[in-house]
Amino acid sequence: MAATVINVGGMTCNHCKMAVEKALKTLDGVRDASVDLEAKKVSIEYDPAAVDEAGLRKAISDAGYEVN
Ligand SMILES: [Cu+2]
Repeated sequence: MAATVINVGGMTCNHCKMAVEKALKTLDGVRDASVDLEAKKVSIEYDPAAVDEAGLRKAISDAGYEVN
């Protein structure tokens, strides 16, 4: 299991938090995703054999948020 923290722009409310977490958690290989709205970051635990950091970033931007 690997862990990473990605800075995410454009999250303003609890709905955004849920949307980003859901977009990540539906990816194969993601075990947990937790947004810190105040810090504008998401902490992700994932299986690097199933998904890579580029895939995580793409899921966030596909959900309509900015990956910084
Ligand atoms: Cu929102």
